[in-house]
Amino acid sequence: MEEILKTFPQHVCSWLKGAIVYKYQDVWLNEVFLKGTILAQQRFKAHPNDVFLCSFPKGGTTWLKALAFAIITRETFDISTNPLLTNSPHDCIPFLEKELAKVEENQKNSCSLPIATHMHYHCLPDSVITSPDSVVTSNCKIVYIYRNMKDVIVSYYHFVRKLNKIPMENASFEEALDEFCQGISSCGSYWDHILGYWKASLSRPERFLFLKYEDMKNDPTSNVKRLAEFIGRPFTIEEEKANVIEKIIRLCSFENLSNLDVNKSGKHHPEECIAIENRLFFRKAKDGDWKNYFTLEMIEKVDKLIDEKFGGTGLVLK
Ligand code: PAP
Repeated sequence: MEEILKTFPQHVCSWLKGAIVYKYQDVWLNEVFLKGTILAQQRFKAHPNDVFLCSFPKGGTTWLKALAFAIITRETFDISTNPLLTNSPHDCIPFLEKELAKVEENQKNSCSLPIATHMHYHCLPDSVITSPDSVVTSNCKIVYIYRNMKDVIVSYYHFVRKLNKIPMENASFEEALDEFCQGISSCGSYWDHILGYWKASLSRPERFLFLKYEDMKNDPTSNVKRLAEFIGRPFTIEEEKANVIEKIIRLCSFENLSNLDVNKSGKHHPEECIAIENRLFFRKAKDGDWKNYFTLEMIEKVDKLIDEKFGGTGLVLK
């Protein structure tokens, strides 16, 4: 793998003290994502009814994982004993490109949990995206969560900065934004990521559910219901009357999860990666925090990019 890495184009991220990203299948990826992507492409075989939770980093992954886990396990655990109270959402639902062995073990045990991934659509293992006219049709379902692009940029800046232990005064937000707008990040270009899934959904819309972070905040109940129905675990009328949806929303809320001991001081240990402190996945969760960072010039630049990339799609990223 080390030898293969050297063959890909490289970019040095100056604002990140020289961290390197590699271009693979037209996507800039950090070493962890690159190695994980190649391994998943070589080894992973999707089961026809697998459900995938897909997102660009900082698009709402942690929240989506928590909600999907709580929905699926609601008959196994009472809210007061749910593993989400003592485990990070990232330890409840593994990433395909970071925890392949765990994903495969879940599959072997016929576990009904979804599989999470930050991989771009065109990089997914063949068995996930096999076209409908092929002999083996993939019926895998895909839930895709996305968020206002400016808030993703700010969230990404802080996450990566803290991961690399760089204080704010030494990490230029302007440089981070410039790189992001060139499609350079630990997981490539945000617009290509969204558009890859969106374009794929046009020919098989029944396989995709798109959720928007801001919409989920504004109307969690109907979005949690949509999610539960899509993943084949709709709420019964009795459950609705017993306020199960509201209890799940409360369990998975930023306020609840971010105040749990496990998410304040625990660590997430993906295979072959350095451990990540769970608290890094919980920062402010405020819509519009970007206003505290963007200059007028930056707003203009990102808005122009959004108009260029998403015009005509109906996707709202501003
Ligand atoms: P990941 O892709 O690396 O797992 P992801 O969970 O997508 O990260 O993004 C983290 C963002 O979601 C953080 O946003 P912020 O930087 O603007 O604060 C984090 O605070 C927010 N977040 C984490 N958990 C929740 C939650 N339960 N509800 C709403 N937002 C959340």
